[in-house]
Parts: sequence; C-alpha cells; structure tokens
Amino acid sequence: MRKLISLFAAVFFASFVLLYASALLNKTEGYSGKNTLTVYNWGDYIDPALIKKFEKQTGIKVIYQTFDSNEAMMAKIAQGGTTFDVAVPSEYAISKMKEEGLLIPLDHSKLPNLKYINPRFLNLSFDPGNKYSVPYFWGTVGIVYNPEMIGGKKITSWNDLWDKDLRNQILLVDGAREVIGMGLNSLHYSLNDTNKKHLQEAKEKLDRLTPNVKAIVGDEIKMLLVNEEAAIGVVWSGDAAEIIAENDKLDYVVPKEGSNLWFDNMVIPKTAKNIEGAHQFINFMLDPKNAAQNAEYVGYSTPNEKALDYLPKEVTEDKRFYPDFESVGNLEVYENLGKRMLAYYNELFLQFKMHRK
Ligand code: SPD
Repeated sequence: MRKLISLFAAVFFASFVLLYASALLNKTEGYSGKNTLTVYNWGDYIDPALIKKFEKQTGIKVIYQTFDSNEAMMAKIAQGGTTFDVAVPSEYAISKMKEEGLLIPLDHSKLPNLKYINPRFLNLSFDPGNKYSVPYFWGTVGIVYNPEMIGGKKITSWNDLWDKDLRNQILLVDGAREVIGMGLNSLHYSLNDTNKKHLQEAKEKLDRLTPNVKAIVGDEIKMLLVNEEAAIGVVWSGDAAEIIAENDKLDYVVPKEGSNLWFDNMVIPKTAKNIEGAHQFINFMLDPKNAAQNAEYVGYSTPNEKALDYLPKEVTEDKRFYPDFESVGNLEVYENLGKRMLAYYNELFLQFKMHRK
C-alpha cells in the first residue's frame, strides 16, 4: 500500500512539474504571439521613432533584431528555433527563400497601402505578383570617394581602384555578392556569372587589390568615410547618400563597366507567430508619411511614389540616388544562382578575406 501511495505521489509530482513547465513555455511563446511582433531587419535600416509609433498605434510590442547579410539572415531563418514575423531580404534571397518554403504568402487585402508603390518596383521576376514580398528600399552598388584625398582624381570605373597610388585607401562593404561582383564587373563579366573559370579569375584579380584595401567592414563604413579615415568606399547607394549628407566633399559613382541594382523587400517568414501583426506592420511601413520619414532617417531610396511628395526635392531629384534605372547602363539584378553556386560565391569571398590576413 505504501508503495502504491509513493507511486501516486511520484506521478502527481511529475504531472505538476510538466504542467508548470508547459505553462512557462506557453508564456514564452505568448511573448512572440498576438501582442508582440518580432522584426528581423538589416542594421541601421529603420527610424526607431517609427517602431515606437507603430507600438503606440497598435498596442503591439516590437522585438527588433538585426542582421548584416542575406546569407546570415537566411541561415538563421532556415535553422528554425526563431519567431521572426517580418524580415527584409534582398531579391535573390527572396527567390531562394521561396524555393526553400521559408516564406508565407501575403494577404494583399490587408495591405491597402501597397497602392502607393511605384509600379516599376512591383511584379519583378524574383516575386511575380508580389505574392510573398513588398518593396522597402532599393538602390545600386557603387563607389563613394573623396577627391581631395586622392589628389583630385575622378573615379569612373571599377578598374580605377587598382591604381597603385590608392594603397590602403579603400573600404569594402562586407558582402559576398558585392565584392565578388566587383571583381566580375571589372573583368566585364556578368554579376550572375556561374562559370567557375571566370569566378576564379575575378577572385585572383581581387587578391591583387589587397594592398589598396584598408578594411572590409559593416555599417561602420559610413562613419569611417565621413571622418576621412579612408578615401574610397565600395558601398550601397543609400549608405553613400548618408555619407555625403554628412560630408559633402565625397561623391558617388556607379562604375561604367556596370554594377548591381538591388531591391530589399518585406516578407513574412514561415517562423512567424503573429501573421496578423506582420501585415499590420508591413502596411504601416507602406504608409507614404511613414515611408518618407523612414527614407529621410535611413538615407536610402524609397520605392513609395507618394512618399516622394514628403521628401525634399534635392533628395528625390538627385540622380545618383534616384536614377532612372532604365537609362543607367549595365545595371544587373542579382539572381538566385542556386544553393551550390551561392555557396561557391561565399567560399571565394572567404578566401579573399583570408588572403588579406
Ligand atoms: N544598413 C542597411 C543595409 C541594407 C542594404 N541592403 C542592400 C541589399 C544588397 N543586396
């Protein structure tokens, strides 16, 4: 009998522990449930005041996390164990995430502000019908430079960067597609080249750039260039706009051999726990006044046609950052080159980084 009582007590205790643990777990899950929203975005890519405004307007608490490359973001979402409700990948990453079943289709009836997006940013080949993604910012990759620091020279081409006089003067954005792309473009190859001989050639050419490369950096590239710690940066156009706003001695050029035209879009990853809130957030960011405030704060170019009315003319009429991209020659959008080829680009970029050490 005593044995039976002990057994009952043990079972009762175990059930209690299980119930308590599950209540705790539910509490954690609830944290990224209805009243919270987890947003996963690039660093320095939103006006924090807009997050506060969204929280106030909706009563939803935003948990905000950042990444510094499409590759890091995709790996984190694919590995699971996260509860991201909204993410902001670039075009080739969107295509790859779709392919891997990592995205939830959007409900357009919950995104009435989508009508403010300029149609030239809609229905692009990486997401026909914008089934999974809506535009956030767009831009080019190019060279921002300080003519005073390089003896008044004008930079017009990727190949100018190999000039022996530029020793230790160049900062590179920490992006595999961007840096390998620069090597490819300098050889007049496509940014989407999958010929391993061409890619190897590009990597070897980049190795020869090493004496001129001061560092490969993340968002701090802006501060370093503004403070004239280096004369030249290979950057996303939005960063160039921000740098030039702080130090107008610098200029930005899209090299004549060609470069990248990119699009960052908002998506709902399959990790989402608050799909309703995610739509609310996306629609909020598509509101023209909010989009303009965001563009003004972040410095990047907005695809929101109506938002342009709220931005200063000197910003929206600056062809370096709002080019008519049909008329800028040789711009290519990165394609999803498939898992293996993208891994090969990353591998070459890693080798290039190691070569510098
Ligand atoms: N600091 C914000 C950087 C965002 C850049 N996105 C560029 C996309 C490149 N493919």
